[in-house]
Formats: sequence, C-alpha cells, structure tokens
Amino acid sequence: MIYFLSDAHLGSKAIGRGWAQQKKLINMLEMMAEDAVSIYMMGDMFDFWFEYYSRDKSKKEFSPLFRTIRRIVKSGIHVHYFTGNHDMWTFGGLAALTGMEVHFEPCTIKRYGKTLYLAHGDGLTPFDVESSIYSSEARKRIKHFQTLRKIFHNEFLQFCFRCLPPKLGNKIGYGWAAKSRRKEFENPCPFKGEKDEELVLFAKEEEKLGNHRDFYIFGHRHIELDLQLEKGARVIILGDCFRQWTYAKLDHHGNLTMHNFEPAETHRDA
Ligand SMILES: [Mn+2]
Repeated sequence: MIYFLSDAHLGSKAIGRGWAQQKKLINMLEMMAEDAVSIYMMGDMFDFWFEYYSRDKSKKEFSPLFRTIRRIVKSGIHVHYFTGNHDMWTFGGLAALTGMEVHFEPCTIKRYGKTLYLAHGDGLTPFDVESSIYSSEARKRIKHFQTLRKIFHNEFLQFCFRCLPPKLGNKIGYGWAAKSRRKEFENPCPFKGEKDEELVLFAKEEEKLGNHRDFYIFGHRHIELDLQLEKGARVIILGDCFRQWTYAKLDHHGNLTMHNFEPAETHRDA
C-alpha cells in the first residue's frame, strides 16, 4: 500500500488542538505503517516550519511525531515529505530529524502500473494570470499569492529570517499562519467547481498537453475531492489532518481510494 496525507498544520494557534492532534496524527501514521510500502506527506504538515541558525527549542513539541517517523523509516518504509507553503523553510533539518526524503518540487512517479503526479499544489496556476479564463477577483487573489510566494522563496530574505532569534521568528510566522487559518474558518472556500478550481484546471491542461497521468494528488486546499476527468485521469485533493482527517490509499492493483481516519480511542472527543 502507498498512503497519502497532507495539511495537518501542526502547531497552529488557530486550530489549537496541540497534543491531541499530534497524537491522532501519530496513530494515523502507525495505522498506515502496518501495511505501507511508502507514505507520502503532501505538505503543510506544520503550520509554520522554519529552521534558524540558532537552536529552536520550540521544535521539541514535535519530538513524539519525529520519533514515530524515525521508527517507521527504520522499519524499511519510505517516507516522503513534500514542502507546502507553510513549511518550505527546511534547510536539511527536517530530513535529519526524521529520515524522510524531502521534496521541494512536484514530481511524477510510477507505481503499480499507474502514473501519479504529486504536488502540494500551491502556485500551480495553469495559465498566465492575465488570461481571460480568470475572473478579476481570481486574478487579484492569484497575483497576491504569487507575490507572497516570491517573497517566501527569496534566498536573501530567507537568510535574514534565519538570523532572527527563533522566538521572534516563530512569533511572526505562527502569527501569520494563524491569521490565514482564521480567515479560512470565517470564510471557507469549498470546491469551486471544475471550471474554477485551479488544481483541476492544472490537471486538465497537463492532460491536454499530452502529459497523461492516472492520478493527480494534491493537498493545500483543505477540501476532499476525487474527480474523474474526461480523459481518464483522476484529480485527488486530500482534505486535511485537523478537521476531516482524510487520506488516500493506493493498493498494489493500482486502485486508489479515499478514507477517513477515525480510530476507536478518539471517538469520545468527537
Ligand atoms: Mn498549503
């Protein structure tokens, strides 16, 4: 089995479930490890992950999770981590702490006779932002996101931020992340429909260009989507690991299914 999960946003000040959430994620990974060949975490597992030049004691909070991942990796399961737009600032630390293979770019893999395109999903806009396909509102939103993305990926700014005392950096980072989470809670953005959901448009465009994949697997949007495209490809958006607790599973026949994680011991706090 190959498992896919994303968007736990651990440590989020807006979600605020702390240890209970981390524990549930650990249980979920342990359940997957029972029959997994590989596990893919598709990004934004942390609400704000940043590695500074000086030691950041706050990361100790996630030690139980890191121990679990190390144990899973040691047992021979490949654990992959795709960075999202909240946790791209890893400079080797996350891989060293856990033994995971960290990916910074989308990639296409072949497993069990199927082709899979894997990406967190932020910044995947299929057409030029000025294209008439976008409404003026969508254009504004995409432009804003692209500007932020440029700032976040700028190496000089990353260097400056790495010099900050972790306490200050985290205050800024977690504050920013909580703000965007609260915005989402107040103003949820459900599936926009096939014609407007950017990740669906991206997949359709790839298919049109002849880059066929059987599955496109994304995180980022915090919605659960399993959409069959005309040309046979399926677009999967994984949901999240703080509200929906959804994940996808690819079996050795190449069948992909989506599931909810509801372990017996967490039923009482549901
Ligand atoms: Mn994201």
